[in-house]
Amino acid sequence: MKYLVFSDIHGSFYYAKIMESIIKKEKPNKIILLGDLYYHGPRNPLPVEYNPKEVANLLNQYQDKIIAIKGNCDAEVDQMISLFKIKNHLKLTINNKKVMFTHGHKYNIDNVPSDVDVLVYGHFHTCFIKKTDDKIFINAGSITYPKDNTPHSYLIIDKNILTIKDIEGLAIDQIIL
Ligand SMILES: [Mn+2]
Repeated sequence: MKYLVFSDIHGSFYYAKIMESIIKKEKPNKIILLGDLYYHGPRNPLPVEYNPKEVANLLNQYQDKIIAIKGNCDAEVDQMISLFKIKNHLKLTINNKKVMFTHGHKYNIDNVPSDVDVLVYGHFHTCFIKKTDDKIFINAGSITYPKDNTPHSYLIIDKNILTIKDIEGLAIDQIIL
C-alpha cells in the first residue's frame, strides 16, 4: 500500500493544485488528509488563491481515494460540501506497529494517546520525525502554510517506509517502521 499524507491545505487552490500534481506523479492507493481543509482560520493570513469551493471540487474528484480527518478549522458545513467522509481519527497497522493519524490539536507529542506506537499529525505546520524510546512522532507539516523555516511538505508512506518530502520532491527526513 502506498499512502500520500497531506495536512493543512486551508483553502489554498494554488497549493491544492500542487498537491494534485504530486498525486498524479506518486499514484498512491489512498490519500490521507490530516484536516484543516478549506477555511484559512483566524490565525492565518489569506493563503495564495484562497478558494475553498475550488479546493472542495478538486478534492471531490479523489473521493474514492481520500481518507479525511477533522481539523480544528473544519466545520459541519465542510462535511456537507465534501463527497468523502471527514472522521476524527484513523488507525492503521503498518509492519505490526499501531499507527494513529489525527489532526494534532488534541493529540500530539505532548498529549500522547495510549496504545499507539506511531502518531502522525499536522496542525503545527512544521514537518518533523521524532523518535523517543518507544514511540515515533511524525508531523507531515503543511502544504500551504509552513512555519519556522520548514518547507511546504507532505508525507509518503510506501509499505513501511515513511518519507517527508517538500513540494519539489526532495526528501527531508525518513524513517523505516
Ligand atoms: Mn489546525
